[in-house]
Parts: sequence; structure tokens; C-alpha cells
Amino acid sequence: MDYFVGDTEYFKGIKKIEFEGKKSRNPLAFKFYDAKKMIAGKTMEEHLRFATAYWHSFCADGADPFGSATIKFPFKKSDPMENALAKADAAFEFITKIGTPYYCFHDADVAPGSEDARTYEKNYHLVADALLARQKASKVKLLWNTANVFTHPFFMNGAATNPDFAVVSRAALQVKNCLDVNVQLGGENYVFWGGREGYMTLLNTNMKREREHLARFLTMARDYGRSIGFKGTFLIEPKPMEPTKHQYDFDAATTIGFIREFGLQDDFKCNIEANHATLAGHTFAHDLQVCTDSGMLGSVDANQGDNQNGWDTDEFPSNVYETTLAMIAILKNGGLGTGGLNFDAKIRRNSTDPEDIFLAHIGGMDSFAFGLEVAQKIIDEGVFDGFIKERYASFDSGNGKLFEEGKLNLGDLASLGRDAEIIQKSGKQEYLQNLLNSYLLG
Ligand code: XLS
Ligand code: NI
Ligand code: NI
Repeated sequence: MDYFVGDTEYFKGIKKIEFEGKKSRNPLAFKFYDAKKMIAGKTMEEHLRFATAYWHSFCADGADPFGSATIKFPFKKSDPMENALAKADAAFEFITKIGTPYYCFHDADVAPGSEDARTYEKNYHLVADALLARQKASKVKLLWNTANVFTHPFFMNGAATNPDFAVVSRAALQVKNCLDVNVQLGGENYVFWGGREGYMTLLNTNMKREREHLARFLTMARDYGRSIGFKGTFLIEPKPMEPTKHQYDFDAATTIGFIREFGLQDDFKCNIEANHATLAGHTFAHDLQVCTDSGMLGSVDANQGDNQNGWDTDEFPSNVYETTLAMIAILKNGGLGTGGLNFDAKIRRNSTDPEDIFLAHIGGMDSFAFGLEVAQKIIDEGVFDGFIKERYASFDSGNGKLFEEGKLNLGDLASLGRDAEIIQKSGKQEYLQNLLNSYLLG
């Protein structure tokens, strides 16, 4: 048995998920994700660095504003600590059966008792010891953890950006403990998602001061993390809105600007979530490319949104068109570095069979594995790159080159413009879309 099971097996009847190839009709098998298959010198597992998200898979019970829980977890216990330990067992059983090499969690996902600060610390560290034991037994690694400083009513006006210093300090208590636990568990990254770091109305908000507080807080977290031996990457996860009306880390470009404005660029990168990019009015690939272009791609929350909905539906990725374009940006970045593809995604409220969480991850992993193979082929054959290179060829020599090198002034440029011969050139978008489809379908 090459998966982890504690004293109880929670997902009975489901074995380790294996690769069977694209002809397989076995719902509990991979069709494209073949962990050890080599693609351009690395295994699929090394390229994709998948992670299971604790909060969606072992905490979200299907409750929504219109209805109560529908998903019954096999590990539920009435004592909160016993529940946390049983949940950890079920989580590691799931993670090793599905075969993501990594996992991610919030403090509140793994440990109970966040109301009283001292109980919070005690419980969290007890559970962290239990997680470490399970990591060692299973070889599963921590991609990142983070502090849940958005659910509790304490944080209704923000965490690091709260107008009340007492709340800022309470958020710091959680972040400090999360960094301690991260180092204990060998975390490769640490995430800040600014769930309530934003505002609802300017009528009660000093935005300048709040952004400065956020930067001060992140700088302190960076300094503390480095002082206790955290060697990984600090990540900020952009999102434009929800739960606040205006979130400060709106999208990749805004977040990169913030990171640079406050001198955090040597330690911080972005964690790009597909559905957050689309909420910001971009495509997933756009926000990845913004990061790739500025050396700021840290990690990815792999999910997808719903074209007809304006909120964060956090669906499992199934759109292979999107995963292919995403993998092109990731491969051109030279991979994900310390980051990975974390399934920040949930099954639908009416997906209530215990196997549904397996099927969801299989679909997500297959969609990215497929995207990886197609993206590598597109890059290897270089047709798109060749087309783009040719499109900018007028900057490769002569005056265009001098322009790029900063050797012309506006007067020079304007005189060239006086006699410029402008020939209309098609952008060939339809040709390129057809070409992309031929790779996807071929
Ligand atoms: C919510 C975010 C959240 C972060 C971690 O929209 O995606 O889940 O990834 O706090
Ligand atoms: Ni996320
Ligand atoms: Ni999200």
C-alpha cells in the first residue's frame, strides 16, 4: 500500500489513483496525468507541483447563503481536537490516494479554537505536531500555509488594514504562529490573501494609511520569517473584490506595483488564482503573463470561474483551453519555482458522494497535464513564437533597434515619422485561434 492510512480508512473502496491513459473510461483513473512521464527534461509531477487545499476539501460542507450543509465528512467527531486529528488523517489519506505531492492550509482549517488567543496558539501547535508526523509518514510536503484573518467577526473591518490597532495586533499573532508552523513543517511558500484588506466605502476609510499599514505589516512578517529560518517565497494573492468591495491587491499588476512601491520585491511574488483574474476582468493567462514578464510569478491557485457569474465560484479546472494558455505562460516563466498548482477549488454543493472529491481532482490534474503537453508542443514547434517575433521585427534592426536601446529622442522619432511608410499588416487572430485549436485537437 503506497498511501497513508491512520487507524481508520475514511475513503473505503477507493485505492490510489493510477494513470490509465486517454482511452480509459474508468472514472477513478488519470487519463493524462502520468506523474513520472518526462516532458522537456522534467517529470509531469515536477512541472505541475499539485497541491490539495485543506479548506475546500476537508472543511467546506456545501453550506451557502440559501441552504445548510450537504456534504457529510467521514471523519466528523464532536470533540474539536479529536475532530482536527481525524480530519488530518482523512486529509493525508486523500492526498496520498490522489497523489498531489503538496498540500496547503489556513490555521483555522486545521485547528479549532481561534476565539481565545492562548487557546488558538495551544491548539494550533498541537495540530502542527500531528501534521508533521503525518507529513513524515506520507512524504507529502507543505506548499504553503496562511492565516485566516477574515472569517472571525474581529476582522470585519480588515486585518493588517484594520482601523483599530488592537485588531492589527491580533492578526499579527496569527501570522506569527503561522510562520512558526510553516518553518516547523518545511513550508516552501507563505501566502497572504487580503480577504478583508480593502474597504467598503471611502466615507469611513483612510486608504493611504491602510495601504501603508499593510506594507508595514508585511515587512514585519518578512523580517520575522527570515529571522526564524523561513527560506521560501512570500506570496500575495490578488483578488479584486469579495468579500470587500475594493480589495487593495486588485490584480497582478496592482499587486506587483504595491510590492515594488514598498520595496518588498526581493522576498515577495504573486500567487495567481484563475477565478480572481477573471473577476478582475482579465483572463487567467493575462495575469500569469503579467507576472512572468516581471519575474513575479510565485504560485497558482488552480481553479476556474463561471462565465455567467460575477463571483468566485472556485470550480475545479476542466477548461483545457485555459489550462493550455496558462501552461504556456508557466513554461515561459521557466516553471513555478517554489510554487505549485494548488486546487483552490470546491465540488458543487450537490456533489455529495465521497468519491466526488476524487473525481474533481482527477479532472483538474488531467486538465493541467493535458495543457502541459500541448503547451510544450506549441513552444517546441515555435510557430506562435515565430509569428510574434516577426510581428515586432521592425525593432530588431535599424532605427527600431535604436529606439529600443534608448538612442533616439522624441524629435528623432518624429522626423522618422514624417517620412514613414506605413503598410497595413493583419494581426491574423483567426488564423492563430485556428492554429491553437489544431494543437488542442490534434
Ligand atoms: C479566496 C482565496 C483564499 C486564499 C487563501 O478567495 O482564494 O482561498 O487562496 O486564503
Ligand atoms: Ni486562493
Ligand atoms: Ni478564491
